[in-house]
Amino acid sequence: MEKELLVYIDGKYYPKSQAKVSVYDHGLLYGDGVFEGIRVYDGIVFRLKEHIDRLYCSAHAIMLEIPMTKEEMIKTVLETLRKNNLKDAYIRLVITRGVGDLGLNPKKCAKPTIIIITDTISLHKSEAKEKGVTAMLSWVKRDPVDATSHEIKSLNYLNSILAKIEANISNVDEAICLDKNGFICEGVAENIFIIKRGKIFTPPSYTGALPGITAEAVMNLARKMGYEVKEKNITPYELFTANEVFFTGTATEIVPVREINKRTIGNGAPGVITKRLMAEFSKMVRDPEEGISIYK
Ligand code: PXG
Repeated sequence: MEKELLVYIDGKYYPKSQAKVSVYDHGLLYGDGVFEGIRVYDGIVFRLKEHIDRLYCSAHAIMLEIPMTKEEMIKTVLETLRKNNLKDAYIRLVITRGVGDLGLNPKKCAKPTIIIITDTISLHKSEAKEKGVTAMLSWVKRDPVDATSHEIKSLNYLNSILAKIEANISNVDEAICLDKNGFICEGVAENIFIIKRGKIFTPPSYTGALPGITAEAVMNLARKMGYEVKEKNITPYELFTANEVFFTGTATEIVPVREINKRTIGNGAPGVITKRLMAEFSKMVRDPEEGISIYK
């Protein structure tokens, strides 16, 4: 039998089938907690420091004190990968409010639960990168910044899940959420970019989108390649009439969008600039300078 992957929970390692948390954990009962999704390429954990910084910012925003320093967290993530002998992987770091009673008051939770899962992930069909995906604008608006905004990477993903359900029942690959003013915000687990006349645009993060680590990396990469990149409000009309559209995210990487609400984007095939960015991106993520080695 193949050896089971080990999952870290609160200082101990458990085989995947026995990695469990209490039904009284407020992460389960109330979605009270934060998480990160991180990728590993050829033994390099891409932008690990940035992901850890964002995790601690999310925790800070919900007044959840992680009982471990950032340095210890990095060490533990690397150790979990080594234990599982994983060089190309996906890391899911989850910190919940911990075990409490029935009642949402977080004061009753004595100590946060720390979970580190290392496994693989695949969000889109295998041909998504070559052919592009189809998408739709969903009726589900992204929560505004003064609500449970996705700026905090919390365990509350129902907003995204409702949008994803619409995509599923409409037989398209992905949903795109608008912000409360009707501008384009982001996909369900990815940021969005459009290209018009050679210039690259993405919505500003104050629309309530998650400030994506992949999006930031792609913006810097595009600028290095000589493209103009601007954050600006994008209307549905601008999205429909863009020459190219693509999503970015840790799990998604870069995925071209070929159709939105039945409107063909560009000529219906991944665009030239998107393809160039994808090629450079796949080189960048394997650059030791861009992350932390699991052998550190
Ligand atoms: N927006 C939202 C709402 C996200 O959840 C992104 C944008 C992209 O951010 P990064 O930093 O990853 O470039 C995310 C990322 C999952 C899954 O299980 C979700 C994410 C990442 C990995 C896996 O569906 N969210």
